Amino acid sequence: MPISNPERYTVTAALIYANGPIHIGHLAGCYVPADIYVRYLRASGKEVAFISGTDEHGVPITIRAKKEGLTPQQVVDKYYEQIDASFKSLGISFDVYSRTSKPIHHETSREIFRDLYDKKVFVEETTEQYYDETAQQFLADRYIVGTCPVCANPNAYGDQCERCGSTLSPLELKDPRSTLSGAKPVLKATKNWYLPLNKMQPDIEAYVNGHSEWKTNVFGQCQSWLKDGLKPRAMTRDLDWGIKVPVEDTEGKVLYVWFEAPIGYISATKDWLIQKNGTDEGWKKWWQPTNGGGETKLVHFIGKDNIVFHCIIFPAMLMAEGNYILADNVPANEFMNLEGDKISTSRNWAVWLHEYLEELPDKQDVLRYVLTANAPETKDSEFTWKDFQTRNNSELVGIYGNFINRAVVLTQKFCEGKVPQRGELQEIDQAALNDLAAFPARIAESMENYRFREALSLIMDLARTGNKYLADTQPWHVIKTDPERVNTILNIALQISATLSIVSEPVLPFTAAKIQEQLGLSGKNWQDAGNADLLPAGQPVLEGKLLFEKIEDSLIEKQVQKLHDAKRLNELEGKTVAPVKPEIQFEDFGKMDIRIATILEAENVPKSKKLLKLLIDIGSEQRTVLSGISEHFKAEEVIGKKVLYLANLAPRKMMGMESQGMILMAEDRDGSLAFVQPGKDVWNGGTVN
Ligand code: B3M
Ligand code: ZN
Repeated sequence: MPISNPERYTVTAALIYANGPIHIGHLAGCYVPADIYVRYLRASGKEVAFISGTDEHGVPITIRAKKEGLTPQQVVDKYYEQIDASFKSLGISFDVYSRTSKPIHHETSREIFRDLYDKKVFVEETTEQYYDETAQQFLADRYIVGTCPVCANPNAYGDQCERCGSTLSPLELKDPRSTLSGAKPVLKATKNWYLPLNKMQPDIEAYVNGHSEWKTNVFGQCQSWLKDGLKPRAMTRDLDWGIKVPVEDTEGKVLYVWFEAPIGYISATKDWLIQKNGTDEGWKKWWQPTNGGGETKLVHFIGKDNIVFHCIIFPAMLMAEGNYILADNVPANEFMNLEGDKISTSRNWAVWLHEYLEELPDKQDVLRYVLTANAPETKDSEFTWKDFQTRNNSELVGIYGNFINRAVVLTQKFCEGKVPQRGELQEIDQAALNDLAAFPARIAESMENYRFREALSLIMDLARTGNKYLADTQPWHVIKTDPERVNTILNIALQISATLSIVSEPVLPFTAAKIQEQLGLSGKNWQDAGNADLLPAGQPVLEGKLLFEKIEDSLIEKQVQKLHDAKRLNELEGKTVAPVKPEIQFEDFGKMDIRIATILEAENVPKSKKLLKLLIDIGSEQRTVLSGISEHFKAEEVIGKKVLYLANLAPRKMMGMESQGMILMAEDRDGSLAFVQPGKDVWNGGTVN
């Protein structure tokens, strides 16, 4: 059962692997919604610990290290700094951004492991695992490649085939080889400790079933795991990068990264207190039921690929330990796609946060806005730069910014830059004040239920209410006949602005701060929102810079171009020179008759995407060749070109026509073709030997 409205919250956001920069998919899936929720809770007077940090162990780190030619430690140091800095610039308001490489985390994880070990929770099991005798180490799934048993992809990984998407185990691969040395791995016995999730299933089921209020995507995924039947999972691994197992004779073994990473939330809480107070005293109130201290509500924000670990495995560990609270909710989002394609780090198809912040400085709130308005809350969603531009120009500039700007500018113009006194109210004023009073509770309800898109759309409705009120009351006309009336109108417009700044602060913290500075509003929280007297008459209102600026097409085009360029560059980097073919003898080569020829005529072959029909002069005669180059060259471009021509290749039928011999072309790294031409005007029929 959910805990209703406690006073204390522990809110966590996934500990991302410190093996690469943050992109908009991470932000939309987890960090922006977590920050909105936390800012809302704080504004509502709740006590909150907002916990996150980097996950610095596991195979993803060692793989990255190998790729970049760095040590794992260098990799995590580099990305920790970058990730931490870019979260700060985006205004993600963690209380602590810790790291799982910190001693406090090693200690806490080892303690919990040892506790479960001593309680005999784990099942010891010896299994056969692949071992690389050249590299002298056991191979994690990702270090083994082989042929996929499903689709015959020769480069499937030990845990998954990226071609057909099948989930695999290393033993299913045909012709396995180690990516460390290329050697054929051998099976070797090794002992590990397993969490017997199968035995714990009834308790886990009771816990999950008690939370039917969880989002459908989260609850559904849990049910499907439970239905398949939980299986024991190894909590130790044969690896050398990670946290040493706190049991004797376990050289070469570390804690499973998914055992210790979620414990990172607990150690980060301790780290926070240590940094703040010099001691971790008091950490338990965030994690354990307190005697008479009221319940703490634990909420994990994650992306959908981490659901099983947060809803099943981590709770199972904490249940076995016995002293901990369990997650009250795990509002995982689905994925955000980018310009019609899945976001992918390996294909370099992403908008990277650190680059965004550099290239579009002072647009943090625009990104927060767009990612929230379009959040993948119930299904995958899509980021496009065009949509980014439209939302900025017509919503942030056109609705929100326009309203605040008009209220402030008209106050400068008609009321000497001070909040005017409100006079007698007309029906339209009362209606606006009633609306104002009603919005905060509605927005709060959406926030409490993790429906941040809905909350944002209500926030924009409040701005629309303000705009409509000004449009209907027309102070710019009324000023000529009834200045008193204008005082009332602008007082109300400013009170709406004040509330708008409070309720939009969770999504638009930078903008809210600017508005509050203009209005001289400080120290107000959610309970004050909707109040018609937040701004006392006579209070100065400062003219400010425009809150949002129009985004031009050129900026958007540049960003889209940049995406495509980055992807292309990445593809090129991945290309390697083809290996030299097996050796041949001189007689083999001597059989080929290669000549110089000139293209006389060229035309497209009807119904063929690839073929050009060429008439060539080979000195002794003219020949017709069908050449697969029409995606690279137009017919008129190739006329007159000298080419290398393989004259004695057996004729072939293509598209109902006969092709005689073959034109030879060079292929560039990006797949484009080039003519290979003699350095001097060699006569047609000249031989190439
Ligand atoms: N490091 C997976 C990820 O970075 C994992 C999350 C841990 S949360 C405790 O997506
Ligand atoms: Zn496959």
